[in-house]
Amino acid sequence: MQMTMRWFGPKEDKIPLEHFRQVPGVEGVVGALYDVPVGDVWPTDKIEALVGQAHAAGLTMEVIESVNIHDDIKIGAPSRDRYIDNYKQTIRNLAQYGVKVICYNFMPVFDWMKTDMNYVLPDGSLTMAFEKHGVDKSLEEVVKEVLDNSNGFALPGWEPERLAKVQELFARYADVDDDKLRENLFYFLRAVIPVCEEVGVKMAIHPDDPPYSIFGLPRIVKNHADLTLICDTVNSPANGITLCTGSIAEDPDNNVYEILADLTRRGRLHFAHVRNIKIIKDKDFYESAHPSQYGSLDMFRVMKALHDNGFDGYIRPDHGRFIWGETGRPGYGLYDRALGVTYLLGLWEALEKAKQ
Ligand code: CS2
Ligand code: MN
Repeated sequence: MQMTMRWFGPKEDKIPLEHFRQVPGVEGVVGALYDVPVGDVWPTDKIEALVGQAHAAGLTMEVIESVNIHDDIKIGAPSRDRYIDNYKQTIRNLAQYGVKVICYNFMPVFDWMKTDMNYVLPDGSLTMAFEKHGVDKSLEEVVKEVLDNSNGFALPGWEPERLAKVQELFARYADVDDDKLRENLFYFLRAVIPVCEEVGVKMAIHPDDPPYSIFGLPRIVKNHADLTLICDTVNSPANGITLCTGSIAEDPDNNVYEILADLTRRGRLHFAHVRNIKIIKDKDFYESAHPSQYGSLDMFRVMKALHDNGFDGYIRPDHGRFIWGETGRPGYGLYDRALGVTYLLGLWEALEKAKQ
């Protein structure tokens, strides 16, 4: 298992790489290029510079999160083959610099959705929350609120230029239902997985966040059955999963422990995002501190499912709260994520020693 933390690069992240290195047990950072338009090939000189920075700080960069998928691939537009060719070249380029896992998602229009990016907890810390009444508004209003509340940071998957035309984008998805979106995912995977096999890279799809339909959009990565179907349809170890405990548990019908155990056993869990959430009522929730007592997930069971089934992939804490006066990119402060790392590694050490 390799413990990592997500780093948004020298321009977009105010946390210096050295600070990640100082978190006990952190071996690598998970990075991405944020100045390459979605759909373009990632140039080798930029990859080299990015990976080189991590190495210079004594950290690995073997996981990329994310190489985002162009809408034309998700929609199945005629131009998709060009974007798929670009994606294949990006995979080859990343492999050349030691990248082993590519995390991505297949959510239409935008990435994760939260309705409150500065939700105040009783102890005064700030976190992100999703409450259903927050999406009972017009699409433009919801998009505007997310963008206005991002504390001035660019949010991957929420590119303002793209979302300025959100209605047009929605219209392009008008005849894309779950089945069509699924076919488009499989078309993409059938094309890129052979390249991954050849160059030793693993694809790892991230679950939808939230894992159910919002604004009538199709959703195909929402539960155990969806994840199994994805693994089975393109049946290669290079076609795997990023299991995000926070995202998948946003649907209380999902058994996160069973999903983790099964995917690990099958050798398809390449990357784990481990965070806790607290269900407020129905499907409303906020992202809590990592320890079990603060949220709805039993983090010991989460780590045990990984441990007992021989997990050997990459792992990172997911979002953290803002504590100790820290401000910045919602979900990605240093302090609370560092506490998460320490806690998760503590559970892991206990699991290791208990078996001796
Ligand atoms: C992440 C997602 O910050 C987050 O919420 O968990 O944005 C994740 O990076 C993407 O969905 C993966 O493509
Ligand atoms: Mn995640």
